[in-house]
Amino acid sequence: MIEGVVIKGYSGHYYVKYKGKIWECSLRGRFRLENKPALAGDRVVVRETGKGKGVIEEILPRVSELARPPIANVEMVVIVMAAKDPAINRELLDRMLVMAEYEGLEAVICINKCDLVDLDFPQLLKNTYGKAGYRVILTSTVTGMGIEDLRSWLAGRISVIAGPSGAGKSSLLNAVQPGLMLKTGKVSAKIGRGKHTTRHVELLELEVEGFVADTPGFSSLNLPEMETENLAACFPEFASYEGACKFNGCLHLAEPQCAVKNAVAQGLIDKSRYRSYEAFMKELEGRKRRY
Ligand SMILES: Nc1nc2c(ncn2[C@@H]2O[C@H](COP(=O)(O)OP(=O)(O)O)[C@@H](O)[C@H]2O)c(=O)[nH]1
Ligand SMILES: [Mg+2]
Ligand SMILES: [Zn+2]
Repeated sequence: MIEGVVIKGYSGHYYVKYKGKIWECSLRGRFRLENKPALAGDRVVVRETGKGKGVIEEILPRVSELARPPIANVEMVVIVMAAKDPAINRELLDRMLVMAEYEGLEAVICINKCDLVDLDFPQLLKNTYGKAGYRVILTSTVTGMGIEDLRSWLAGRISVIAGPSGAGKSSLLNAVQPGLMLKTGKVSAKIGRGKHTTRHVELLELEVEGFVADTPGFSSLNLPEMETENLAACFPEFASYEGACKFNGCLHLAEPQCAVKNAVAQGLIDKSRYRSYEAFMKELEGRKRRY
């Protein structure tokens, strides 16, 4: 049996990469009756029905399922921030990392447009986030810096590329694979948003045997629906202090003799990361009160 991968789908039509070609497929009735649509990223079994046409007979079990954008089997998110133009937003970066941790995705951080700044600054970020446990790639689509590295991280899996509008997501993918010809450049905020809602998710196939979904930018992002006590687990650098606080169930806020806050005071945990933690905690608590 040959497996295919759903590249995109809309209103009952699916495009499936199968046997090195794109097949136009419908979904077997059973799935339609159960209202279980296939998602981009689904690994499927196809029955050929004609020239370039087929039916999806089976949707193989999903490793993961993202709601926004709706993609199955995503393993990794590449978070792109520009070192400059637009300036990096540390809180947004931390928010996206929480999202990735919550969804169980591997996260790779790309600090792009390194040609525009003195390298000390991106290098500092690389150290900070590296210490927190993340892979950081410094890139520039102008000089080609880091592109090879990024390409190797995209190989062999399904990824999404995310980050604010204008950070260089589409440019990076074009650099990773010349020929994709993704549109780049300034899009007016209004039109950008309009496109966001109507556009269908499409996986781009890479020569390095991977698939990646380009996403439109955003400037804000809601935290997932999570309990306050689960937030600390989304900050991997807190992990080694778990259980070392005086109080059981310490939220690492105002409690005395908190191992996490001690680590922040000693410079073992980055202050700005901890500030994001505090801000997100407030946000989650505010939500709880509203319900
Ligand atoms: N100087 C510089 N400009 C870049 C780089 N990458 C992208 N850009 C520019 O930044 C703008 C936004 O890029 P785009 O790929 O459309 O960003 P996206 O909204 O994240 O997809 C475009 O004008 C690109 O030419 C880079 O590494 N260095
Ligand atoms: Mg883009
Ligand atoms: Zn604590």
